[in-house]
Amino acid sequence: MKKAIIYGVTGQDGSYLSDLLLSKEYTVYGVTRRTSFNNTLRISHLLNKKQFHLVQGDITDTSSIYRLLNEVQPDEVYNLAAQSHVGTSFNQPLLTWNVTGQGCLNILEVIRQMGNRPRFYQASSSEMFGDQYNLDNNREKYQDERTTFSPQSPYAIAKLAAHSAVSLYRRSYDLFACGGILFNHESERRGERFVTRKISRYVADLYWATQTGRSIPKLKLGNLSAKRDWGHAEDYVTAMWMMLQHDYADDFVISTGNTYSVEDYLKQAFKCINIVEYMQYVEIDESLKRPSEVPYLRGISKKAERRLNWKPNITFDNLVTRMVRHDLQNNSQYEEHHTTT
Ligand code: NDP
Ligand code: GDR
Repeated sequence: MKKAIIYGVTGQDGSYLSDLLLSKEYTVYGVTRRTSFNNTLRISHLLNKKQFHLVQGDITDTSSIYRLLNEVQPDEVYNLAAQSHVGTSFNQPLLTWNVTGQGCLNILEVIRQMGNRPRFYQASSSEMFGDQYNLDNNREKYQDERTTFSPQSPYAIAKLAAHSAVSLYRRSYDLFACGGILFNHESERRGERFVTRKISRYVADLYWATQTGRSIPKLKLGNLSAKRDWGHAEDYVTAMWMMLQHDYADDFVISTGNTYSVEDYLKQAFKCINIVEYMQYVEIDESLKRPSEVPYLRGISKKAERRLNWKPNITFDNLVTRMVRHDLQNNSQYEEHHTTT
């Protein structure tokens, strides 16, 4: 039976990866940092499982990493922990560097010094490409493993430093360390400050407000023209696991190959509640625009398809519908509760 440690277990991907590994009979050690509030909402369904252990730790504290890895002697370590909000990284660049950049190096250093070295997965990001792209035969822009990196935010700089460290440790010390260059992936468990969930939550609020004759303030958004390659997190955590089961360690782009603007997502989400004139509910807030933006992301994951046999299953339309439906349902339970109590 395999043992895995997941840093960032309380996040969107950590929760889905735990579900996946437990279904494969792993024993999972999920690492959570101490907070003054309950941050285990996404993994509450796992807390009583015999093969799931919630342990305390922080990737900025190398001594806690050293202790945990040596105590557990895992087969695999997944580093999903990060200050993962790009907008926030402009306001908290140093914290972002310490957690998102140096945190990865802290884990690599501990693994390098171990006798039985576990395989290591690092959550790298399409943000590392920044404004760079290649052109395909139809002159459509895309990014893949050969595209130049050009980070446009403190977050992306930290991720690129971590990604480069993974590659260096793989070459120099023969570590089995993989960098998964994942494009945006969302879900019903997505954090509420990322644009897709912010929109799906608003659409659900609006629907139920209309049903009960209430009005709500407009939805404040920043840049609507940025394009992203959006997939579902369930598909993407499978790719993480596949990378660590491969014959050799490598970096892989994980994406759908399709790109949509923030406005496309907005339009599709409002369509779920039969609203076509969506802009009347939206207010552009200049303060939500970033000092530097990544304008266009569309990933080609042919390498993962060929070598790992990985392919995404969930389409953009499906993703939007699932997120809005989930929030509508959650809200309806809330509405029922408030109208009956
Ligand atoms: P989330 O923001 O949902 O989760 C981040 C996790 O990191 C949380 O569990 C958080 O804990 C934890 N964390 C933050 N700081 C520390 C710390 N100092 N020590 C230990 N844990 C910490 O991110 P996602 O699940 O969406 O993403 C997972 C990883 O993949 C991240 O590294 C992200 O940057 C990267 N990524 C994500 C993509 C996406 O589209 N989702 C695409 C490409 C890369 P807490 O719950 O306490 O806040
Ligand atoms: P991103 O995701 O920056 O791509 O990083 P986010 O959802 O934050 O932004 C996507 C695009 O939407 C624009 N935008 C807004 N964004 C937010 N959060 N809030 C708004 O109100 C808003 N209005 C417009 C943004 O400017 C941007 O263009 C995500 C994270 O998960 C990273 O951790 C990960 O590495 C990358 O995806 C790949």
